[in-house]
Parts: sequence; structure tokens; C-alpha cells
Amino acid sequence: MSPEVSFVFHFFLSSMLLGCIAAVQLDGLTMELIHRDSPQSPLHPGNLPLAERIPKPSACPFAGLHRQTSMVSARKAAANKMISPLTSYGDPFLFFAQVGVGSFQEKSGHPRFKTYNFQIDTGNELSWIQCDGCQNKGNMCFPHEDPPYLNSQSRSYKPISCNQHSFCEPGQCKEGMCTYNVTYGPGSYTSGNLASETFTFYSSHGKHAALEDITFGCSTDSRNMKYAFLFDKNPVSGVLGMGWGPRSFLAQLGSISHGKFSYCIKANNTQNTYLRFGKHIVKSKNLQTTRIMQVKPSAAYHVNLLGISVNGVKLNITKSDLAVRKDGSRGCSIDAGTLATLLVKPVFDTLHAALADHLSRNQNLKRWIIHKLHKDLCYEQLSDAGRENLPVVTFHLENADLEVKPGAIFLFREFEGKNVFCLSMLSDDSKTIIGAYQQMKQKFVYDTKARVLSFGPEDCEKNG
Ligand SMILES: *C1O[C@H](CO)[C@@H](O)[C@H](O)[C@H]1NC(C)=O
Ligand SMILES: *[C@@H]1O[C@H](CO)[C@@H](O)[C@H](O)[C@H]1NC(C)=O
Ligand SMILES: *[C@@H]1O[C@H](CO)[C@@H](O)[C@H](O)[C@H]1NC(C)=O
Repeated sequence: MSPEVSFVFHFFLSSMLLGCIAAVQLDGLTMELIHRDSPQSPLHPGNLPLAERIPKPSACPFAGLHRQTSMVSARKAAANKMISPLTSYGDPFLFFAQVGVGSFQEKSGHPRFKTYNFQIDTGNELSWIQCDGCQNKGNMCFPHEDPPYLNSQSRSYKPISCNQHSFCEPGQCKEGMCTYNVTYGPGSYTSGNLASETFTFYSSHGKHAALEDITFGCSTDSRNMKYAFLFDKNPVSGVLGMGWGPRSFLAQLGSISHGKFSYCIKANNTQNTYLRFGKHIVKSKNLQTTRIMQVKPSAAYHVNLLGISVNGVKLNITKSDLAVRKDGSRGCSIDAGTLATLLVKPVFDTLHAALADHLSRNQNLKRWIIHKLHKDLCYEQLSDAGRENLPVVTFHLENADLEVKPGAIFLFREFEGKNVFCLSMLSDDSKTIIGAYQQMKQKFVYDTKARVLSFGPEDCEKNG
């Protein structure tokens, strides 16, 4: 090829590429978040056989709530495994992003990458995906619908060798290669090789953005991952780590994100929302702001939770139950990867009592006790009026109040012809985490450089 032809060819090729793949000159990024009950979701009821759409009569209607604990407490999920599974498709909890991974042999008309579903985890740093090696003898895979990612066949997969990369942590060397191990609770972890790879994102305007050399964990062995318990058919192959730290996907986006991202979690519906980075974040008026902090070694976004109110009445909570301890335990974080809010036991008990007291005065409700799960706060609605005058819970953060409406406090279900609802928060031995369910119908903007979180009520359908 002559230089001229080559130039023309390259020019032509690069314009074509620019048409569909925007490279690193991006000043923002928008990723569509797929809802569990969106038509695109593999779990959408329309995509399941009819039998699986109808809860089994013996199933506890809120089993999903108990199994959908945080990434940080998969142990709980394990403990609740004995609860019979319920195919719950109305829950807005879990949302994930479709990400193209790797560069595979091209067949004409086929994409060069393979697409997997990643859960967005704001509580952890490293992203990872389950790799082929989990099928090797002695290793373990968690079940998911798609076959594991075939890293050995990807042309852009690069394992990271020891002492070669600042992301390789001390003590993580094995036979000259760098490994990783992320634990999510006692007995629950994913481990494998640290590597870099090209990740391709479907951005909002129909464009693809291919980002090269993103460091991630190629999981070859994992135990007790919650996904194994959460779904009958698990669509999630990995996690996009969005927490504090240089290895976080957010940080690796560099000037694309400028350390900023936003999301807006909708209630039950079929449309998707967006995870936006950098300049793609839509400006909103009247957001409140509070400080976010890092409490090492955790990568989670800590907030100062100063108190909680029920319908404007402040609860009697001991400050030290919410404060960070010297060893870094306790405190409160906010996380979109944790599905329902967790509260340390004394705080949970106080809130539970205040809500029970409030609801006991509602003539249209009857306390509904679920067998064995005596901690549940559940009610049967005796009439439609049972939905009226439900309380509002306010989390008093430093300089900002997060007001949670009844629709985001309780989980409403129809069960055996009855309208029932339960408190969708859980007690925990050591952690307080404001989870995704309680963040519904609000917009959250994380600015990790300014170390502030902005939030406020938002019609997420109109403005993701
Ligand atoms: C979900 O939809 C139902 C009916 O469409 C509605 O009654 C309920 O309030 C919605 N849930 C939330 C949390 O908005
Ligand atoms: C990862 O860490 C967990 C918990 O610390 C440990 O039990 C497990 O053996 C580790 N796995 C590997 C492969 O190092
Ligand atoms: C608040 O709780 C503490 C400890 O549980 C208790 O000693 C105190 O009397 C309570 N105060 C009020 C006003 O109920």
C-alpha cells in the first residue's frame, strides 16, 4: 500500500471508528442501567416461562428481601439460602450495566467484544468478571447464565506481572503474576488474576466507547457469592467497582469522569435509567449536599449519619452506634450495590419500634407475622385506606436530610389475595448502609474530588 493510499485508508478507517467507537477524548460517559424488570433484562417476566412468573404458594413473599443483602454481607445471603425461592420480578433493587469485554476474532457483522452484565458496586474498588479458569479443577464458579469470559481468547487481555504495575498490591504475587482477592464477608470472596482489558460501553447516543487497558480482576475462584442465592437464573457475570481508590473504575476513567458520577433509581417500571460520568451528568436544581469520606481500608462512601426521624419525630439513638470506631468499624455508608438498608441492631430496633408504634394506630392495618422471621415488620392492608398516612423516615446527614417516602421504606406485595407490605430494611451486627431501595426516586451525584454527595427528589424517568 502506498503512503497516500495508506493515509486515505487510515483516515477512512478512523472516521468509521469514530462513528461507532469514541476513544479516550471523551469528556463524559453515559451507561444505560438495566432494571431487573426491564424488557431488556434476562429476568423480565416476559422472558421467563409462565410458571416461573407465579410465586410458589409455599414461598415467603419477602424471601427476596432477605436474600438480596449487600455485596458486603453475602454471608447473610448464605444463611438465608434455606428460605424457599420466590421469583420476584417487581423489585426495583437490582440494576446492572451491559459492558462489552475483550477483543475476539471478528466474524463479519459480529461485534468484536462479548457482552456481559455487571452490577454497579459503589462499596468496593476493584471491578471483576468471572473468567474461564473458574472451571479448572479445584476452583469454583458461581452460576450465571452466560458462559464465563474466555480471557485466553481475547487479543486485548493482558495479565499483569509482579512489580510491573502500581495496582499490584504487596503480597499478591503468585508465580510471577499479580493476583487479587476481594472478600465480601466471612467465607465469601472472589479471587483470580489481575489483568487489563478493553471494555466497551454502549453509551447513550447509540455510540460505543471502547476504553483500553482497564485494570480488573479475572475471577478464577469464588465462594459464597450472593448471586448464587439471589436468582434462579443469574444474569450478573461481574461487578463494576465504583468506590474510593485508584483501582476503581471511576478513577480509571480519569478525565472522562473527573471523579464524578450520578444515578437515579426508579421505582417499578420498565424503562432504564443511566449511570453518568463527568460532563454527561445532567444538572439539577435544589440538591442538598453532604460530605463523603473514605474510612480505610473500606472503599465505601461514608457519610455522617447524625440521627433518624419517623414522621418528624427524632428517634432516641445513641450517637456511638452510628459513629465510626477507632478500628474503622461502624459508621454509615451509602451504596447502590447494597439492596436494602442495613442498620446496626440497636438503631434498627429503635426504628422498628417507632414504626410499629406508628402503624399500630392505623385501623386499616393488621400486623402480619411471617413464620420464623419474627424480626419482620409486616402488615396486611384491611382496606385501600391502609396505604394512607404511612410514615416518612428521614436520615439526618451532615448538612442534609435524606427523606425516604413510604414507597421506598416498605415493600408492597400481593400475596394469596391479600395486600401486604413489610419494612424493607434489615438489622446488621456491625454495619449501617443506606441501600438502593431507600434511594429510589432520588438523584445522587457523587463528586469524589470535592468529596461531596448531592442528592434530591427527582423524576428519574425524565432525568436520569
Ligand atoms: C409500583 O407500581 C404500583 C402500581 O403501578 C404503584 O401502586 C406503586 O406505588 C409503585 N411503587 C412505587 C414504589 O412507586
Ligand atoms: C481469599 O481470601 C479469603 C479470605 O481472606 C481466603 O479464605 C481465601 O483462601 C483467599 N483466596 C485465595 C485464592 O487467596
Ligand atoms: C434514650 O435511650 C437511652 C438509652 O437507651 C435511655 O437511657 C434514655 O432514657 C432514653 N431517653 C429518652 C428521652 O427516651
